[in-house]
Amino acid sequence: ASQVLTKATGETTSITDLQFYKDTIAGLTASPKYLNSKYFYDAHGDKLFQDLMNCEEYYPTNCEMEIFTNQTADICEALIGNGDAFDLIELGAGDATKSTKLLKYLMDNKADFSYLPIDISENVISYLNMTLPVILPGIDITGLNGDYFDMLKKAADISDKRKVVMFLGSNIGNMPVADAEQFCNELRKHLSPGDMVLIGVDLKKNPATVLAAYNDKEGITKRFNLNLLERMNRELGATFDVNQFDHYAMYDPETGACKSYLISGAAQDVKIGEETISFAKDEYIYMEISQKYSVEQTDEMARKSGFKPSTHFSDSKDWFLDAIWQA
Ligand code: AVI
Repeated sequence: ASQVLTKATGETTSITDLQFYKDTIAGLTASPKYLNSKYFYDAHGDKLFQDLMNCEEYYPTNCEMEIFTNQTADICEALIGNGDAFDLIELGAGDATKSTKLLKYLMDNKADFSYLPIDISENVISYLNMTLPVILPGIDITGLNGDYFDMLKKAADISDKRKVVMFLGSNIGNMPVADAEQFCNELRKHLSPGDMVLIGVDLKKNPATVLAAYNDKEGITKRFNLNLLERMNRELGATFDVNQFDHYAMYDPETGACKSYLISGAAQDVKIGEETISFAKDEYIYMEISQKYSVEQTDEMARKSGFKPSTHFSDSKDWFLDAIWQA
């Protein structure tokens, strides 16, 4: 349902995503200010994230791709298990480039599975529903657009087959550690014994390597962050001048937290609907966390949330881990 919002100019606009508006106002009226990185991914954000994945410094995609390319058979055989039919669910599927490697192997080897990608981006789901049957003729695909756990419930309603849940690309890293643990707990509650998870985690490594990935020379990460301000202008009628904000990334090797901020270049007021948000010069908006873990911390997180960590697959540099957890 859409709602009418009065813009700064006095005109009215209809906002389709009321939650986006509410979360934005909550974050920008808090002290310190923050925004939720899940809102990065509108159509422009999806495109910028694609560019990021192709940029030289952003290593996680290439590392996970190397794992899926060189260890396809081992990973897929672990997922297939005893050969009974299963639902292969992917949380935050994106363009599914990496999972396509696995899907192709599963199809070529006549595995009995249905693919259920889940994504909060409507664009992503319609893209996958359209393109995957062309790339992989005969694939049984049901794209689900919405919140991960709502859609997991829906997947359980659709079939009672064994569930294999993929959560790749270090998406778990976009939650602070405590939230990630809670998320894994919740995930375990939605699964049954015999089900499994394939989770991609970015590992702790040379701090300079991590920082460069979130502070690329071309400035794609900066544009990716600024796009959220532009999205507010587009969808909420906000009045951000994005030239007045700069990107700042930092990595703390002790905690493994890589964080991104936008810094206000001047004292300025920004209108969003009927609210006026004041920024001091140099004030920051906390935008995103990309948490890095050790292999031991990953196993520990599995155990804490009721999973049994089993197989580890990593790349040749040991920068990234894809782990299988048994429910
Ligand atoms: C989607 N997610 C795992 C990315 C990451 O590495 O945290 C998002 C991203 N943010 C900046 N660069 C990439």
